[in-house]
Amino acid sequence: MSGRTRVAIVVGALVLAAIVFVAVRPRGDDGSPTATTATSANTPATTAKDAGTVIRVKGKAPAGGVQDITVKQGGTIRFTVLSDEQDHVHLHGYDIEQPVGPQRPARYAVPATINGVFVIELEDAKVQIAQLTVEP
Ligand SMILES: [Cu+2]
Repeated sequence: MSGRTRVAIVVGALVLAAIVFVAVRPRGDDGSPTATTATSANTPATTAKDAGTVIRVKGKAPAGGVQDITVKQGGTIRFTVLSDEQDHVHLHGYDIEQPVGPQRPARYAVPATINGVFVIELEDAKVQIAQLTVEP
């Protein structure tokens, strides 16, 4: 009797495992990857929007040359500087300086209150990495 019970339990477990496998698998093939793709597609988009213009600095020089950033007065100046070397980012005119380095992106989200054309500089290296235009 105990042998029969054991067989019944094993068969029951196999049947249950098969049901769970079948029940979970279609969701894994259809639903989950789509949901995951949608989530991962949304997350970078949100991050990219918050980061604004991304300025990559390599060897104390901006990749692709001096970047142009244009913002309407009353809007928000958004940019992020990524650098493979330690330095400081200096937003002239607004006079905001931030450290930057391999483990520390410099993120700016500043209300565009002053119109004009301003230099964004890699301060220690004295290299211009971007030009900010705030239009009235
Ligand atoms: Cu400066």
